[in-house]
Amino acid sequence: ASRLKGKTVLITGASAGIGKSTALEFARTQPDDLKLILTARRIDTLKEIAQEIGGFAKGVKVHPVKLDVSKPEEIAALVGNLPEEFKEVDVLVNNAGLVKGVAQAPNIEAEDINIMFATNVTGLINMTQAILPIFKARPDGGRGDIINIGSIAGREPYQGGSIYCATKAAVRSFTDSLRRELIASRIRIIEVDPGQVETEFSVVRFYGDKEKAKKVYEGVEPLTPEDIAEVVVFAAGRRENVVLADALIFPNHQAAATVMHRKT
Ligand code: NDP
Ligand code: 8X3
Repeated sequence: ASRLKGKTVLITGASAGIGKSTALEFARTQPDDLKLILTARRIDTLKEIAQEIGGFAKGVKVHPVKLDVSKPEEIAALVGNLPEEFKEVDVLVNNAGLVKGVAQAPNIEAEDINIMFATNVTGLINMTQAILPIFKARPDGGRGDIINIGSIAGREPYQGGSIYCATKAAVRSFTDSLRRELIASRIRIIEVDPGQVETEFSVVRFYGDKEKAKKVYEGVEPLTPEDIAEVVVFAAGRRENVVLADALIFPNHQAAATVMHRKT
């Protein structure tokens, strides 16, 4: 916990699921001295989370920012608009991401293709490019952590997930390149790849249809977003020379993207 003392952590997609849990877990781990920049499109939800954190972690300062990572102009304006005390970002958690539909080629909606790539890939790359100059200005070639939330889907394609899988494979490839490019710095490039986690993810996939989303988790015991948050915060809290470069996290019943044991 002391290694996180005084750090400034920026999380994208912090209004729900893994991002929200990660914000709460950072605050729980370092309640006395931490700054959190919480970003997502739902600013009201971020403000509620800020209040919740204020209730149990008095030493955590929270700065909620309305940010759509699929809009390059919003990312371009982000750093310049940060209050002075939040400008020295130490940890970037690139978490914002989504899946839309289960359609297969040639029936995938252009709009769904675009939003998945603009959010999961271009958004993550633009965020990285916006924050890296802050890291690189520090001694020894630079300091700071970039924690990218990939997915088992980036390692293993499945039917009905071609676009989502392609976006997460792109995240993996970008992340691996970045780690190589930054080899002469103290910047840590970390990828966390969850398997099945119950969040709003499937509700978004099925365009708000909660019944369909529920079926995804029938007979299985998915991970909770807290499970992933713990790994993210653990990675950020390692000794500076320790890079938890790559983590794949499954619930017990899962062994591959589509290999799960279902109780019927
Ligand atoms: P949720 O749908 O619960 O949360 C997604 C978060 O991303 C929300 O806070 C949402 O906020 C935000 N978000 C979506 N689009 C944008 C955007 N354009 N700009 C900014 N924020 C955005 O899903 P998860 O927590 O499950 O997903 C988080 C990450 O984990 C994603 O990258 C996902 O691909 C990955 N993942 C999830 C798995 C799962 O099984 N759940 C497994 C493997 C990986 P808002 O709507 O307010 O903008
Ligand atoms: C989410 C995991 O494989 O269910 O990233 O789409 S998967």
